[in-house]
Amino acid sequence: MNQIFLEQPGKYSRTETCCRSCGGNSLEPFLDLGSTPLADRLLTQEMLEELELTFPLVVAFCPDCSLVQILETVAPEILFADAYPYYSSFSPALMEHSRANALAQLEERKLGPSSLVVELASNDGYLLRNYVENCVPVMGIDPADGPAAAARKIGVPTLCEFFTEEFAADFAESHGRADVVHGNNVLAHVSDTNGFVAGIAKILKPTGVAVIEMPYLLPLIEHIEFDTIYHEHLCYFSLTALDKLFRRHGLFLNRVEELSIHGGSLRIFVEPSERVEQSVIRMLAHERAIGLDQASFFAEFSSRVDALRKELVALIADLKAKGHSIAAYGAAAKGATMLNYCGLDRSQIDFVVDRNVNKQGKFMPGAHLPILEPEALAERKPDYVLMLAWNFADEIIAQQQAYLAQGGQFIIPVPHPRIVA
Ligand code: JHZ
Ligand code: ZN
Repeated sequence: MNQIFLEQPGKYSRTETCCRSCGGNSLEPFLDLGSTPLADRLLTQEMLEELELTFPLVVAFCPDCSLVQILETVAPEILFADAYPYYSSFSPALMEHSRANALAQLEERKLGPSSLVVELASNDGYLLRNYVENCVPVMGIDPADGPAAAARKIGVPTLCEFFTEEFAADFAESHGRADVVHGNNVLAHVSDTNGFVAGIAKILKPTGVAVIEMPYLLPLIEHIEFDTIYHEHLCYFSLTALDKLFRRHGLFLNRVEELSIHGGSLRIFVEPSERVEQSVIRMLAHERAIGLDQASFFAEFSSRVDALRKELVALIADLKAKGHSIAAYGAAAKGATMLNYCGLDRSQIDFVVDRNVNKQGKFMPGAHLPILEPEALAERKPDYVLMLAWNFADEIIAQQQAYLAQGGQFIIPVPHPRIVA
């Protein structure tokens, strides 16, 4: 693949000049994270010798519809190939979060054996399994075949496909329309943003609801969560931008909830008829009041990101100068952005641990840290551990009491690097 890429550099990515949502051509770049490797493309031992593909990572604001987005679109066949390592079920907190979500819809919508629940990007069946347990028919749709096979194994029927507008039309014909459509952390990943939303409109019953979660732009900016920016995430949504996007396809954002997951997320409830609740009216007004719908809101972000980088690099250099050893926790996609943007590699950080067995034995893109199992912390006793999966810090620190009891310490990088002992 690398050879083809070198010969035809345009083959695997393209740089957008128009907004992914409204098509406007006045995109205003406000952050440049350089050219970075793909965050979830973990390397095998042999791949360490090969040239690694890197793609520009530039973030822009659309003054026409307020959507924040990256300019580069990497071909999904590369981003979500069969080796895609992300399995939702490795986090008990996420499992619990998803279970509560499913049970709430079951209750509110009075779902039963004649209902249909569809999930877009159903991964390993972590969410739909809760409906299956309650005898509600489901269908998962996910293009990554590893996770899709894992879902089928636990009894969650799954179609291994990309969800597009055409697919949606066929699906509605063959399977009928859905009472509930879930889509968690997927809307930001699709390059045909409008086609995806049009597809949701096609598979939803007139009385149905789409319950969609995505990281929220406001905490990303406020807490300098710049590491959640990588090529898989094409869009970074405010409610204002979402409202415009869905209305374009005859769908209405009727309710919104703020969630703490993934550093701060939104759960939106989208329906084919308009009955907008106070939660949406209030949040839209708040975004307007603070200027989240204006380019000026993002003007300072680049220098805040740069300041964080300098602080973290200085802290790590200082610890190294004092002779301390440092490891990292979480072979997360966001970890790849953090390491690569900060220029951290094996010369400062010895290894990274992760509970996902599909990641263990591989190496982080760019930084080339080897990925080991979490037990390596208690065994190898690094003096400090950089928490790359900071969004699960509480859960992980609770599991790592043995390491802490030995005198180990964690470095939490965002919103400002700090040490937790
Ligand atoms: P995690 C993922 O991003 C992938 P990532 C994706 N691109 C997306 O959109 C966002 O989520 C929302 C490990 N871990 O999930 C598991 C432990 O080892 O925050 C993960 O590899 N022990 C689809 O990859 C990593 O940490 C634990 O106890 O940035 C966390 O990565 C726990 C809780 C996690 O996101
Ligand atoms: Zn736009």
